[in-house]
Amino acid sequence: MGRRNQPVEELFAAARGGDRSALARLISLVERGADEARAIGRLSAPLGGRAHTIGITGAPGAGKSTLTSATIGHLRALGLEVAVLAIDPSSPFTGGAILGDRVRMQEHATDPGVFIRSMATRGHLGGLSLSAPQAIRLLDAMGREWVLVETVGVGQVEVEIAGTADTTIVVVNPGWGDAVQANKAGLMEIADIFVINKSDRQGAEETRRDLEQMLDLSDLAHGSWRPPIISTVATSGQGVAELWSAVLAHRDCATLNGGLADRRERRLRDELRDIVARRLERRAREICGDDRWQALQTEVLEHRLDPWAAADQMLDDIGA
Ligand SMILES: Nc1nc2c(ncn2[C@@H]2O[C@H](COP(=O)(O)OP(=O)(O)OP(=O)(O)O)[C@@H](O)[C@H]2O)c(=O)[nH]1
Ligand SMILES: [Mg+2]
Repeated sequence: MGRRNQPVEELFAAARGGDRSALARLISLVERGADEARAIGRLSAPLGGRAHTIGITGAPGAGKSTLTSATIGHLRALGLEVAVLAIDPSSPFTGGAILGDRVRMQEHATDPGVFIRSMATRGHLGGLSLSAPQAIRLLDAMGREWVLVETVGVGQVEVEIAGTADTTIVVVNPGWGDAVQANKAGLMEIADIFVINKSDRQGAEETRRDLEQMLDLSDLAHGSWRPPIISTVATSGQGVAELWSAVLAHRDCATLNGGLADRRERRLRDELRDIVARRLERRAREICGDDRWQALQTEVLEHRLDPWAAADQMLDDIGA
């Protein structure tokens, strides 16, 4: 039987047993927001809670994928397994076919301890904000302890997603104003760790100064944590070990001071609210068009009823 017709339960069991193509198929279903996504969510829920998610975000071309690849190499050398989700909201490709990422992370593609998947979200009803957490929950349920999530740090939704990771790494490059741009894009607030990648280029020191200054001014010490600034050259792996130490230090600090638990709670609360809001929205579209609606609309048009009272009646009808 082909993967396409395989029941979700079977795919899930196979993926739990280490079958990567089954896992890839499950993520495709989540990505498309198919009915099966519900079943996947149900199967994943009781198994999760162990993964630490690491968001890697920054401007296009900052070196996020190269840095991710170097980090994978570092983790594998430590004997750790890792899953990577590269989220590209604008890509027309699905199924892990984002070319640049394929090329940049290719050296890890056949390593059974590494699962890499690009995720495009075109056509998904719930959009990126719903499918990304579902995919992460699925990877968590597979027992992956470390989940790296690469997102391009432009656009509100992307920044939001990056900001909900357990540890968020914001990547900037040397050069005049790059830190300022990151600040403008809203990346300053979500950073747990700053990386100045491409530190082999000129201007790394100025960028570090800019960042330090912004941190001083903006009171961004998250609890007892002040985001450290790590210089890296992702292409050579320089600074990656230091970056990983910073990730572990952040995890430990956020675990101790309760920041991690708070963040996870907030993340779930937002997701839940999002799901409910979308459902209500859909329901609203359904009822605003039926016969009852037409009748009420006429009453409002003829000045026999005000719009608020009409809305009350509509909502009463559905018990909302
Ligand atoms: N000189 C130098 N080049 C780098 C470094 N890291 C990445 N690059 C190069 O920068 C380019 C972009 O790298 P990517 O890793 O694809 O960047 P990205 O942020 O993932 O890009 P998008 O996903 O397209 O937003 C590639 O040509 C890399 O080889 C570095 O530390 N130094
Ligand atoms: Mg990339």
